[in-house]
Amino acid sequence: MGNALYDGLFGRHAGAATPFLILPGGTILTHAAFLARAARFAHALTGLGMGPGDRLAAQVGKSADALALYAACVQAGLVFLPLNPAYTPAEVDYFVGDAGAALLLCAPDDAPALAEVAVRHGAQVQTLGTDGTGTLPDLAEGQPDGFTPVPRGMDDLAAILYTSGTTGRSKGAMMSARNLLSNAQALVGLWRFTPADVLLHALPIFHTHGLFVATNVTLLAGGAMILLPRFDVDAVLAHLPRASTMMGVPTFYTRLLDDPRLGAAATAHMRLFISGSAPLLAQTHRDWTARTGQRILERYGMTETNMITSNSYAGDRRPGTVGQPLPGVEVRLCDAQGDPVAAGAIGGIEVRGPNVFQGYWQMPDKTAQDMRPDGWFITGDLGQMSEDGYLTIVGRAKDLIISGGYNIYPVEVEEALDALPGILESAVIGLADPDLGEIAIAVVVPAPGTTPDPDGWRAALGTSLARYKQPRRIEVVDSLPRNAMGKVQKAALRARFDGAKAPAVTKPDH
Ligand code: MCA
Ligand code: AMP
Repeated sequence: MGNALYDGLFGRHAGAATPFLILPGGTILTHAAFLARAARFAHALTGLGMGPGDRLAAQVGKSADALALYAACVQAGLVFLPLNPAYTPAEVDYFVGDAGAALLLCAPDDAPALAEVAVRHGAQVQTLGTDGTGTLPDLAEGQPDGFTPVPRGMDDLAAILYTSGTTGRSKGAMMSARNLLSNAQALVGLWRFTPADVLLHALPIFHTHGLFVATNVTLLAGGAMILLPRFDVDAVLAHLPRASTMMGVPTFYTRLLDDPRLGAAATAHMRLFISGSAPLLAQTHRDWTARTGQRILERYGMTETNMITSNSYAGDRRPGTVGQPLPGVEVRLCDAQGDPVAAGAIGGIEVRGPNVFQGYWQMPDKTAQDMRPDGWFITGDLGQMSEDGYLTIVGRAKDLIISGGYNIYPVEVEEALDALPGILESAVIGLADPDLGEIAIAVVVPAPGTTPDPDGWRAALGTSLARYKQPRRIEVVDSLPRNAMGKVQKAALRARFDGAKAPAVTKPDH
């Protein structure tokens, strides 16, 4: 038995002397050199006692080595668990404990704080800097630059990606080799990636979009990526001339549109611009075409399912729609009971296929809530299908805010707020924002007889929640509007606070 994911993703281009990673400073890593680096890491990791199926949690910055670490996990049959560097040690503590990670890789500067986390859960710690330094690179020094991939099948676990839920604790979405490979294969075909492609990569690499969509597609096609450390308009415009494709969240496109340098001349050589992770306004789509002559290709996906639908490469790229189901992927629209709705009606989007994950790590009850016995996964998104199969996302049944492509689950922020002294209860809502699509604000009811302390609350949230989850504003009110069932009416709160030029904190209603 071979290693299904390794053979599929890396096999064909393993020895290629063509570029894989182009770093902003000019350094180029060929496919062969990248895999050699990964092989040395794989030797170092197995030397630490890591074996097939062991979970490796990585909270590291974006770098060629961070991607080589992912490739090393594939070679050695380890389960890769990437974590947002913005997570606080308290958040990392939960992921390491829940996943039973055997090894935590972190940035050298974070080692003191995260060593405590690792020790608490019986995990080892190693470091990996963005500049090629760290204890893992030290251990990899002098190791052989070939590694015989550990046998792994299509249904073996390759990665766990944590996704917060609308209720309770974060859940680890289990991704198999089949999930990742089938999706990468579908996308390479659909989007016509070839070894000649150079993808401008400005996304983070700890989420499906930057890791599995961008990186796996490029690896499979044998193309190259210009690896920018983060999205920055100047850097993107500076590197665009060398690229043929770019993938981004809608904020990339709106920020680029705000820059007068963006125009047909700057983009004429580009083969493809792709958008996803959050709704791309039809207006942004049209503005982009008017300015550049290029039609953004919008697609739709989810951590648990990889990519589900895509607009057409050669045919229609309809503004405001997310396109048609990927080859091999089924999509249907259902009511709450799982019965398909009438043609053209709005329904909950459900998906089935080789792309759909294996379930939530050690949470069979949560898996059963979201996955029907016959394999249909309930996305929590609401959609409408045109006669020719183009899907439009019209809303969400789940309480979720998507800010600049990052998911913020209100319940997680509300729980953190409600645990603070002086807060009786809270509601976190998303408001429209021209830059990030949505921003989170908190509406807080102080405990009776206390003086509201938004600055103190903000400081306390700073130690428990990643920065991007922290509410941009805190509004103080006397009570939260509720319906007859006692459920907080978030739509009423959104109507009340949307567009309000409120100061950072407003006084309680009297
Ligand atoms: C940064 N901040 C944010 C966000 N990003 N706050 C809310 N939402 C965000 N997305 C915070 C920073 O900590 C900072 O806080 C302040 O906002 C200003 O940051 P700024 O410099 O504007 O941010 P940036 O570095 O320019 O980042 C914005 C960004 C970035 C480029 C939109 O968030 C990004 O790359 N997003 C992509 C996310 C992504 O890849 N999602 C895919 C998920 P302070 O000033 O206080 O320090 S995968 C997925 O959803 C599915 C599977 C799919 O379909 O793809
Ligand atoms: P995540 O849980 O981070 O994988 O986020 C997945 C969610 O992002 C989906 O359930 C959708 O709500 C949203 N999403 C992804 N792509 C799109 C898109 N093109 N348009 C609208 N929403 C999207």
